[in-house]
Amino acid sequence: MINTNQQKHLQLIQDGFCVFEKVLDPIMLGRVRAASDCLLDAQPPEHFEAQKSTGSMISVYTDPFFAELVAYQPTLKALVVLNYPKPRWSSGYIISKPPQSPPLFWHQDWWGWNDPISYDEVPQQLFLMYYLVDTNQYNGCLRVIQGSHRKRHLMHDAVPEAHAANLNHFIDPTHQVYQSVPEELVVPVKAGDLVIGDSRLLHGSYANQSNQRRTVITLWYHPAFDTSPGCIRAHLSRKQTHVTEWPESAQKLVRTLVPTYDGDAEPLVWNRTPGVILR
Ligand SMILES: O=C(O)CCC(=O)C(=O)O
Repeated sequence: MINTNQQKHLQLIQDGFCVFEKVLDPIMLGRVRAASDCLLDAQPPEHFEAQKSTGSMISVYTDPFFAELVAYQPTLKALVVLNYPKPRWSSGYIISKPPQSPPLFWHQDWWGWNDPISYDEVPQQLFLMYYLVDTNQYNGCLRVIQGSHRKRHLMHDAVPEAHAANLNHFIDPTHQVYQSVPEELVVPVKAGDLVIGDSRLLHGSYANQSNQRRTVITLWYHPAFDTSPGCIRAHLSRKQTHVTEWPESAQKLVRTLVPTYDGDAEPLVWNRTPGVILR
């Protein structure tokens, strides 16, 4: 008989994602909403125009408040439940779909396909997504293709490179990367729930047909950093963390989560296109 925690771990490994309910308490949810809304309200219209399909793309490094979210204890406990007691964190974004905005194209986010470990069971990078409103198909909830983190799907060939600028501009709304596929799984959640997924998983979101903004905060963690190849650790510690941009007080909160590497390996070359050996 497997318990709920084991089930979640199994779901992450087999399906590529799992959901932890009510992770953000109401006070923290309110604070995250306030910080995000403040950044979103300060963006010029061109920002949303350039990110039409995604909605917005604002780095969490913009506001040191987000250090509190990165180091939020209930989240780190959820990672322990998944058997990842020593995660590291590299980056994150405020991704907000304005009212009446189009779907987010299908994509996967892993950038380390040049290293053979990318084809193993153990995820090298996880997305942790906090939706700040209740989501459903009407207001642009997440959709995923279960198992696509390890199994090839026709959408891998339709998306040349994840988050490519031309797809983001939503120039051709009839392109297949914005369309539903029969096997997609709808992932509606409540505000404050946490979706944890493998960065290799094909995912996207529905259009926001509502009159309210739909915001998600995506944070990127590295669950098996200590056993990751040196080239991945070198990449994360030299190219992806910008933690020194934060004031000392914020840096202190995330100190144990920052990727560090003092070996000789060269940083892995960025490659977002999965190889043919994806089964
Ligand atoms: O907007 C969403 O629902 C998903 C965001 C996303 O795909 C990502 O952060 O990679």
